[in-house]
Amino acid sequence: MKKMLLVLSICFATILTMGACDLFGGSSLDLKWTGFDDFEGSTVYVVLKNTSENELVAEAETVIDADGNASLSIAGGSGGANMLYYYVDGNDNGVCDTNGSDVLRWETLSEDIVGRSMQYFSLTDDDPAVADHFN
Ligand SMILES: [Ca+2]
Repeated sequence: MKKMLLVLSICFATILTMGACDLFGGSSLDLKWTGFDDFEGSTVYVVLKNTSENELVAEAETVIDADGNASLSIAGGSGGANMLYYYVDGNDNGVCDTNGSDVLRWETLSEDIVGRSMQYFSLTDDDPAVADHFN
C-alpha cells in the first residue's frame, strides 16, 4: 500500500510540474528588439503578466547594444495567454516616463509562443498606459 501511495505521489508531482512548465511550450520566451539605434546603452525593462488573472509572471531587463539591438530570454512559468509590457528608459532615470523620453509598448502573447521579434520605428506608437505596469 505504501509503495502504491509513493507511486501515486510521484505521478501527481510529475503532473503538477508539467503543468507549471506549459508556458512557452515548456521552454523559454526569447525576446528580440531591433531599431533602437537612438537608445544605445539604455535599459529595456520588461514585465510579463498573465492575461486572465493579471498576475505578474516575470520581470526582467536588458541593455540595448551598439547596433540598436537587445535580447532577453525569460524562463517558462504558469500556463495561459500573457501580455508583455516593456519600456526603454530613454532618459536613463530608472522611471517609466510618459513625457516622450521613453519608449512604451505592449504585445499580446499566446501561451505556446517561444519567441517574439520587435522592430522599433518611432515614439508615435507609444501607449502611456504601459507606465501603470512599472511605476
Ligand atoms: Ca525614464
